[in-house]
Amino acid sequence: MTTERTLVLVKPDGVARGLTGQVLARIEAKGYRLVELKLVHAERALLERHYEEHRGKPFFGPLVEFMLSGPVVAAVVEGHRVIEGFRSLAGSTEPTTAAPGTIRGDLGRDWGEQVQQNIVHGSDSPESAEREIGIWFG
Ligand code: DAT
Ligand code: MG
Repeated sequence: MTTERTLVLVKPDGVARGLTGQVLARIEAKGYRLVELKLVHAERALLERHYEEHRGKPFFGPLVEFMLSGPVVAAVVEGHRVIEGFRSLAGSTEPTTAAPGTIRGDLGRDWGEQVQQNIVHGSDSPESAEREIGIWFG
């Protein structure tokens, strides 16, 4: 078994809607382990680094503004194949069409905003996970 770690964020929409407990419960119910957890109001510079790959895209500015709009819950989650496993639990990016049974599919929808408010973030590869855990937890 190779234990992996991933960075999970409950985004400002998820925290504001009181969905943090449900997100963490789904992670734990799947059998993954929380190894770090904190509530933070992130700074712009940190968010711009976090979303570096999207710099220059039309939604980059609105995405950073959205992530600045309220506190987020950041977690490091551990388990065998957790990077893929959490992405699967989260569902596809667009919440309106994300599969029912997933976090985004069950709890999210399009609110008519410029940015998809889709409740959670999960790292998409081992390289991103290492980079993002460094950004959020040093
Ligand atoms: P994911 O969060 O599924 O990894 P991503 O990395 O492609 O998706 O994009 C980061 C976030 O940016 C995503 O969670 C929501 C927002 N986003 C992505 N594509 C978008 C688009 N075309 N229009 C509006 N917001 C978008
Ligand atoms: Mg992504």
